[in-house]
Amino acid sequence: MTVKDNIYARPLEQISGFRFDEKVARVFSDMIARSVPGYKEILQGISLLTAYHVQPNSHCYDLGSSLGAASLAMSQGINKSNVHIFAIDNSPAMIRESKKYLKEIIHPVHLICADFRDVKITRASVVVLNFTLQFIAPESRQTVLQQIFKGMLPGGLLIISEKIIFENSEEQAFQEALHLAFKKAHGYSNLEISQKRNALENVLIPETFAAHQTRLQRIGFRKCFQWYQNFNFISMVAIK
Ligand code: GEK
Repeated sequence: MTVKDNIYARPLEQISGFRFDEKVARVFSDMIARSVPGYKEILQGISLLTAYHVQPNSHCYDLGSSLGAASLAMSQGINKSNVHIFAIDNSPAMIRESKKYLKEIIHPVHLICADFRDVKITRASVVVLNFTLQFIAPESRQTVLQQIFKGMLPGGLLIISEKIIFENSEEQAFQEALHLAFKKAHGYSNLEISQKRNALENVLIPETFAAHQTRLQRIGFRKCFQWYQNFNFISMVAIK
């Protein structure tokens, strides 16, 4: 059952930095569906990409798993034997809430409440960072991705979905306006949009696709493509 997100619906005296706490976990599936254009299609893509790249006797990782939607998507795509999914999130509220969502999952999911940077990645054939890397400080993104790369099998697939920015200022303004229109069309008021934007300031830090691609290539990924875009939200893949 989806609970409506109205966290920013009333004027707040003080807007503190966005946190994935109890309040957010309760409304998260509604919040992300109404805030991230293409979220549902990206999850479908994750199932298909998993079916194509998962290897037998391997691990699949959902890093920053929230309610486990990407784990569920991966599980629907797994067509090889002896594959384990690890869903990792450092928000206890998200992990608690995700137990309800993952009840009907086909493959075993190991739910871990931890900072994913502290968890060793091993024998990974598919790794998903679905809108998580954007919450990691930009200066440590290279190290984080290097650690993931190390734990991946040859031929392993990394899927990264992110909000991005554009080098061209006209394109930036154009895509941002469309994202704003998307949120309004999904029932968010101007007040909700502006209060949430303030809360995310300095918490969600987007980069350009070129910055992501250059870093992934520098780390050693053989190929890196963008496979999905909906306004200023994209999903890319990198192959080891
Ligand atoms: C989905 N992937 O529905 N370690 C573990 N978890 C983290 C860390 C960290 N260092 N930093 C942030 N998180 C999901 C959606 S939401 C994206 C991902 C959004 C977690 C954080 O607690 C939150 O649950 C998630 O990453 C980001 O497919 O809200 O835009």
